[in-house]
Amino acid sequence: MINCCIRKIFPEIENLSNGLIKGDTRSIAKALSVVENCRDKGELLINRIFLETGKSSVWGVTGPPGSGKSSLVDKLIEKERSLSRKVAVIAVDPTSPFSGGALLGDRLRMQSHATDPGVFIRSMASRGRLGGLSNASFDAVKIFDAAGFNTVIIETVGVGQSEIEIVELSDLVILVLAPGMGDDIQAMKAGIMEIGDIFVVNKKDKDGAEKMKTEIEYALSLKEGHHKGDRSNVVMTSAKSGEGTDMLHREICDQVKLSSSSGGLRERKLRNTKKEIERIFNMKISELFYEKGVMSSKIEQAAVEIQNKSMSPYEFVGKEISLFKGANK
Ligand SMILES: Nc1nc2c(ncn2[C@@H]2O[C@H](COP(=O)(O)OP(=O)(O)OP(=O)(O)O)[C@@H](O)[C@H]2O)c(=O)[nH]1
Ligand SMILES: [Mg+2]
Repeated sequence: MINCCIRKIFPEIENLSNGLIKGDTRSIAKALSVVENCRDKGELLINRIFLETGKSSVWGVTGPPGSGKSSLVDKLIEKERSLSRKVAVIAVDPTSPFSGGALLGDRLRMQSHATDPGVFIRSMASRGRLGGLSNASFDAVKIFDAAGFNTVIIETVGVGQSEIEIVELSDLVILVLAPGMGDDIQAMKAGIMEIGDIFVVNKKDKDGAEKMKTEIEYALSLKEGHHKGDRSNVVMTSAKSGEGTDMLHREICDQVKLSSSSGGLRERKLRNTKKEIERIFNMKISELFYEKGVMSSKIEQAAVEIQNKSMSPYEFVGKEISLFKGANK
């Protein structure tokens, strides 16, 4: 139904969709720009290609800055390509869209695949300074999926919001840590142990790697639901020399297989879809309220009144919601 309407109204979207579904590189690049820069068109595009999605294996790679995520992704691309699987990488830049620093680093690290038509690497800006994933990153996964990429890898720096959101976007999360980066485990233990499906101690060539592995295993053993004798999912690698990266790739594939057959993957996808609906709802609802910039000036005015104790913040928000409901009856 929806697709039929889009065809009539937006031949441009129709052409773009057809192109990307065929795997045409230029159409994919253009579609990514559309979801980044033009929300309305982006939504139509996603509606149009939606039936073609759901086939890719989506891996999240996260961890502190400089732990070796891009270097490892480079090795994972290599492994996937040796199995003739097409790979797309979304490197989410945590800094401002204008700084370009991290983008350059990530591109350089994965440069060896720049001319391979079976590999598509795209940097995307994060949402705001805390590094939450932008809407466009969620859409980009669908675009690569519809374009026939077997594997989509999303690299985010494990700071702030993106760390939690990466779980909502991927089938499995690989958490990359490295020794010599301060009290990482202690500082991040609580949050981080929840999000990782596979833990990597990268830079195993450096001092402290073994100790770090033991610490992670200990932290994992304290986790609820952990049974003595459970298989360890901590892998040691050196992305620089390539040591351990085969084992990491095997562990990823094993986990994907296991969660597919146990029904765990289906459950996770369902959970993630619910989160996605909530995210879109929240976005649309706040857009409705903030439309045309009227609300910003109202808030500015109300802040003064609230400071003067003329009303409470609840009273202000309650009044605005009543006004909104009245206007939409
Ligand atoms: N000694 C050693 N250095 C490594 C290893 N893996 C990566 N590095 C180096 O660590 C630095 C950071 O590597 P990246 O792959 O860019 O790390 P990243 O986690 O993607 O960094 P950001 O995206 O900036 O957060 C680079 O100088 C790499 O050469 C390793 O196994 N051993
Ligand atoms: Mg990187």
